[in-house]
Amino acid sequence: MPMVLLECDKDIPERSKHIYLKVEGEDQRDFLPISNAATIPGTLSERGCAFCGAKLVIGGVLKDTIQMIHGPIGCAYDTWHTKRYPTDNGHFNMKYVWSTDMKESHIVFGGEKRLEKSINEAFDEMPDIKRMFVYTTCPTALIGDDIKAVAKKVMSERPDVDIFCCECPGFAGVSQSKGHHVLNINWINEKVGAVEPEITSDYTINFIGDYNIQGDTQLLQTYWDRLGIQVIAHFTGNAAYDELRSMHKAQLNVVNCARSAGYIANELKKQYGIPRLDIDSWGFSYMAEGIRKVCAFFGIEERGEKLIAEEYAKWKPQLDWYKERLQGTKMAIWTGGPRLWHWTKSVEDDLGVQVVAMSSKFGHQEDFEKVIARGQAGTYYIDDGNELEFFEIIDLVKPDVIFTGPRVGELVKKLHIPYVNGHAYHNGPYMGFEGFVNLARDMYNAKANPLLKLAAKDIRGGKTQFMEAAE
Ligand code: CFM
Repeated sequence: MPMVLLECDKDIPERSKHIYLKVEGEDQRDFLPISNAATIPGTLSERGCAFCGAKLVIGGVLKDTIQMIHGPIGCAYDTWHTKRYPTDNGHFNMKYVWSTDMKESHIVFGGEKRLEKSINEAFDEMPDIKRMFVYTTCPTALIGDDIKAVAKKVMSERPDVDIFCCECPGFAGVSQSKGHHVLNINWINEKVGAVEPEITSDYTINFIGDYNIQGDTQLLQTYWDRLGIQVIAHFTGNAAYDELRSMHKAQLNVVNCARSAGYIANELKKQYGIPRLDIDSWGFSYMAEGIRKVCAFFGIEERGEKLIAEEYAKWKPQLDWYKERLQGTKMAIWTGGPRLWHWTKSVEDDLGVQVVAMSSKFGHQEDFEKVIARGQAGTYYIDDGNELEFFEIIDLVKPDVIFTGPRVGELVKKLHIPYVNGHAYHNGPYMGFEGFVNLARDMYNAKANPLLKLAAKDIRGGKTQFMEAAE
């Protein structure tokens, strides 16, 4: 029976339905872990909230848009500055965040006036910025503030501005995944179709589900430029608000993160008939396959082959240098969901690395289908894992390196296991050919760095080799 009850879960045996150990010869369809379900009482989830999924992951990436968070100040602070998605607008999005800073009296008497004042103040302070996202949060949704009515009033008084309202309070779903969904659907229904883009190529795409983490979007943009493909909109890496209002004019939707943005690709197909093509942008083999698929769609295969050959000539020797040294490394991935299936096979094929444990905060059934199909036997697959489970799994699989976020990363560092930031990266970009060399370098540096081992040394009553050398 490949569903696993860990020792630390003996008082919450329901957790066994969320932890799967892949076994050779089993029919995996019988054993998918339960996912996208409410966290079980008694387990301390690492999930984010639905508002966070909308603001931190998708909306907050835009380069020319004020992010107005209608709620207490903490909702703004906790969804700001933990991710690195630079822009060519002076990193505007990473510098600022706005909050209506709700206090008890606004909860009691209503916060609409305060929101209107805050919106006007923000536009007055930032005269070059004419676009805004307004988000509800748990308290403002509960008291029923009508943020759309306020936005409408401001837009009628300021005809040069445009405001998008995202009504997705933290409690709207079981995790941040719900926020992705709400933002996708509201955006297509309210904003797409409002702007006509200038078409400069016979080949046009939207590149969907890439948030320019440490320059991913900008690196891939160099490929699209060389292929002669015009990207109408990036959803939402380094993107401008109006770019995203013209998504209806692309011939093809190329999807990287299907979890956070598959919804808008599906709606663009339904409402505008634009086909959807899913690719993986991490890893040499996958990136090459993705470029081949896009080029085949447009009948420009030779351009794709030329680009792939050039990139391989430039970067493959560097990748192989790391591959030689990383061969056989055991890796764990504890992130949101999609990176599990994007990475497990690419690190195996391109670097000889074996992924021994994976935990997804908010993946859905389709994410587990993908990752289990691509992953190896003997690997643990966990939905909504908690810290105690992580510790126990570490004992079971003994990973050499863990790709996760800074919070869990701090914990594993205390166990003297190297960690690489699997969300915002250590030294990215990680997408594309050059990016995967960066990932390999960060993995190698983490593994080879002696500091973690030295930090574990008890030097009471003794001397380290460095102290001796210094004498
Ligand atoms: Fe998509 Fe993302 Fe991810 Fe994600 Fe995230 Fe992320 Fe992630 Mo952190 S959009 S689902 S909600 S690939 S922030 S850039 S790394 S958990 S696996």
